[in-house]
Amino acid sequence: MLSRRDFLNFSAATIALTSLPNQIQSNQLIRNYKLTAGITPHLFDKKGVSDNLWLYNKQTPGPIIEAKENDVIRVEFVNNLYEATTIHWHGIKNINKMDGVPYLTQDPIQPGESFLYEFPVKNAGTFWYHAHVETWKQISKGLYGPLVVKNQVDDQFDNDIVILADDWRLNKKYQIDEKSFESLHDWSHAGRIGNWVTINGKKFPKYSINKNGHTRLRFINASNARILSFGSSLDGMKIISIDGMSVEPFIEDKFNLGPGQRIDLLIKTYDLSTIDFFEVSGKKPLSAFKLNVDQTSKKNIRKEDINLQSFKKIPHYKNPNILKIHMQGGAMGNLAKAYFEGTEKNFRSLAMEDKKFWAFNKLVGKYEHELAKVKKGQVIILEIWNDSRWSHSMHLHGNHFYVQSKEFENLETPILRDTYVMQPGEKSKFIYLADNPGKWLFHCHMLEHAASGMIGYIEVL
Ligand SMILES: [Cu+2]
Repeated sequence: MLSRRDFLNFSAATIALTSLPNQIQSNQLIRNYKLTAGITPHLFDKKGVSDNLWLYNKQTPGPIIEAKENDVIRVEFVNNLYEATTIHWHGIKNINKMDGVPYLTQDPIQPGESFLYEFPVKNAGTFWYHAHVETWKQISKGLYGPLVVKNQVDDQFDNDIVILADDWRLNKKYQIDEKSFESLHDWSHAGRIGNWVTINGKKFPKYSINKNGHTRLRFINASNARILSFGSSLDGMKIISIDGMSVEPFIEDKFNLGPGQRIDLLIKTYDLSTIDFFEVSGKKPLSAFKLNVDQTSKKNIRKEDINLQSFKKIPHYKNPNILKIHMQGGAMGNLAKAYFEGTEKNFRSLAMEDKKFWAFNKLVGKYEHELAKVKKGQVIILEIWNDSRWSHSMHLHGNHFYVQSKEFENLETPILRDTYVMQPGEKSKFIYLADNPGKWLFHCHMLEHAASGMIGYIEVL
């Protein structure tokens, strides 16, 4: 077991972090997709059609974008909304100008305009894509979909199913509740918590999977702010990948998934007939899904284990660049004053005049807010203190970082994440190699918190 001190002084042989995106080579396979954002009706419940969803290609979730390791993903995007938008490829170690952050890496794509996203994918894993303009509105209206990058390990699975969960807030007519979009209460407390949790757009979907086989489930939390919690009828769930990075497998009876996070499970179906999953973050299950183990595999019946890739260990490093981030704000917090656009204001003025509630190091952020400039090749340690009464799902664009996670009961080694939920009062260290030049956003993925100040970028020069 690694102690906290060992974690920072770890000196195993250097193992490369996630590979760098590079220029696109002529021999790379190009995966072509078209995405169109538009206003689309959707039937959440027989009692009423919701006609105010914003979806990609008229479906929820948006279509799966799939590629193999080292392919190039090319997406022709058309904006048929009446507001500007962009697309962010969450968890992909991207080329900075393809990262989809408005005002920072690209201009917002105006109504009627199109944009070509094109980038190589170097790491297999579970990712997702979503709008990045006024995310608190555009994501909660449905602008997201799964992005799956596969390698030869995935070929060994008999079934591979994305479980994309979302927490919608619907009114009594089963419309997206738009009246509460800018609720000051939500923005200063836990964020927009919904009342209608879906799995792949449905309340209680069922999937048919192979007998005597191996199934990979790829969980994605697309909620604005709800930390989802999954339990199952299985005797423990085997976690094999976290935020698109393979881990040494470990077993948990249940697991939490903060906004933006992903977890992959491996299930052996040898002696099972059905498997039930429940989302249990509420007092009673808010959603559930069932796996019916009833398909006969075309492949040979196989009892041996899948050959999973090895866990990436923290690399050896010297002279890290330590950046301290003191997170404050929110209801019942201790943020008395903070700077917004160069002016120091008290908390009440920030709240009432600017709708800002959160700050890093007493600075209220926005997309163009610079947190730090670092040199390419430096090892960065973000020393983060969540000095607030609320949980925050902290997401770093373009990089995975090592973190000594406190999220899992049975995990003692540091893991690579791109999104990490910090509990109230928690202090954590995010460690990564700044090897990818550009302006990389760092923000809370509780989208109302990001909109009201918990956001900024770190530039790698
Ligand atoms: Cu937050």
